[in-house]
Amino acid sequence: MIGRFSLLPEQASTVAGQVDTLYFFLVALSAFFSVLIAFVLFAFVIRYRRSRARKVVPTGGGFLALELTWTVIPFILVMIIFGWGARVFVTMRTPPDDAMQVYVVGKQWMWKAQHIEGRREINELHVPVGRPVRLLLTSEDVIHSFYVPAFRVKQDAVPGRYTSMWFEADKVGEYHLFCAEFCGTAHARMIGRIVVMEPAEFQNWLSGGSGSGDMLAEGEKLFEQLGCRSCHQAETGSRGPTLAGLFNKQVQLADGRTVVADDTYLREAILNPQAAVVAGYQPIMPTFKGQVSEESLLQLLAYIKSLQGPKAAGADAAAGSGKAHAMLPVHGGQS
Ligand code: HEC
Ligand SMILES: [Cu+2]
Repeated sequence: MIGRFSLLPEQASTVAGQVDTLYFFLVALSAFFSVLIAFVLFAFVIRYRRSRARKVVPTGGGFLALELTWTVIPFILVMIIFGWGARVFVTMRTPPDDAMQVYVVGKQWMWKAQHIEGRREINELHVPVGRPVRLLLTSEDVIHSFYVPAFRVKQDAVPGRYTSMWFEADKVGEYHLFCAEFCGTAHARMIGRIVVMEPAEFQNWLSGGSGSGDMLAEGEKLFEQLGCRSCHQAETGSRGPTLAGLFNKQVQLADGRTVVADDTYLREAILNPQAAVVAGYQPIMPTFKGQVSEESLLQLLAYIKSLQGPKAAGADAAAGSGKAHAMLPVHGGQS
């Protein structure tokens, strides 16, 4: 990195090239018009300087062609910028369906990451090359911002809510991770690295480590400890709705609204259950606000999301077994 001069950081993700091309286009366009305007200004100053020889005749307008030209050309240019920018933006905001999920919590002054089937890390994030990775971000205290210059991605981590970002690294290596939102005294030291590895090597890394911290196992433990299981059983007829297969499904609420059970919905359902009561159920679920840390909440979420729906598992089998464990985690590592 040092020793080789370059204007921009290395390009190490699939969108980096697109972002840079757009950026250079904008710079070139601005430079072109700046020079053009400066030149014309200078030329006019000389050409139309006051002199005894020439009498300036005031004109009464009538330059339709000229006015159209300087309206239509900028309009077209601005539309090109808009269309192009929107396309890159949509690409950057839409994670592919097969994206690998990682959970990240910002905290004064560190980044904590959890992988679903394995390790937790601090101020480091290991990812495989050539595979889309989606991060679900939140913060335990103030606003932070997850910034990886080499990937050309940056996203705020906001307390009390979830944001997400995705990237696909296309070059093995180590890259800087910064917090890009001033967040207190040690903000400048809230730095880390992204380690991009070959897939096989990454699998190795993932299954290594202390063994503690499998998000699904931790989440299931919390589900038991916090007493969720006593109301949320697999069979219908228990006091709370079954959570199996809930993720990304439509939910009918008692007040008539229909919402999609995404990450934010699940979070609200646990922290603020009265705000959105499921149709057909009593509002008896206690709030768990203040009882679970952001990291634990993410573990609960990962666990709930892993619960397979009765239809996917075979409706009869799930209904007939009559045990909470008819809700089987769907994660791949099962053998
Ligand atoms: C006292 C019983 C009770 C306990 C304990 C309880 N819940 Fe609930 N939960 C309910 C009921 C009843 C509903 C449906 C009404 C509502 O939305 O408030 C519900 C709704 C939910 C929903 C939304 C479900 C849907 O279909 O949209 C989620 C998610 C949820 N609970 C998760 C949890 C988690 C996680 C825990 C443990 C931390 C927990 N619950 C503990 C009774 C309970
Ligand atoms: Cu920060």
